[in-house]
Amino acid sequence: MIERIGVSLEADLLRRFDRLIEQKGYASRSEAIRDLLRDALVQREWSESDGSEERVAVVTLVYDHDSSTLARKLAHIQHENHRAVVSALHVHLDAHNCLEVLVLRGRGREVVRMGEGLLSTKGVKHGKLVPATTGQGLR
Ligand code: NI
Repeated sequence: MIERIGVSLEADLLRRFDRLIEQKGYASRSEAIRDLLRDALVQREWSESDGSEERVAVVTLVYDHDSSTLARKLAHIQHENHRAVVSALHVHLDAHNCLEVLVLRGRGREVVRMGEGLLSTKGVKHGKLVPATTGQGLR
C-alpha cells in the first residue's frame, strides 16, 4: 500500500534537492526520497546490529599487483573467509594496478572484520567497505 505524505522544505533546500535529482537522473522526487530513506534504514540496520545477524557488503580494493606479498596476503584473507565471499571480480586496471570487487555475506561482525582486514592490509591504495542489505524489510 502506498501512502502519501506532505513535506515542508525551505525553497533553497528544495531547489538544491531538485538539482541533485536531475543530476542523478531520478524520474521523480518521490523516488529520490524513497532511495534516501532506504539508505538511512540500511545504515541504521548496520549500526544497530549486534553483529550476529546476516549482512551483505561490497568491498572494493585497488592495489599494486607488482607486490606479490600483498597479492598473496589479500588472497589468503579471502581463502580464510571463503564462505563469506559470495563473488569476487578482478580487473587488471593497467600494467601495475588491480581492482577487486568482493561481495561478502555472513554475520555482520565477520563481514566487517574481514572487510577491514582487507582494507588495512599494507599496500592497498584505495578501498571501501559499503554496507548493503539482504533487502528483507525494504520495499
Ligand atoms: Ni590484476
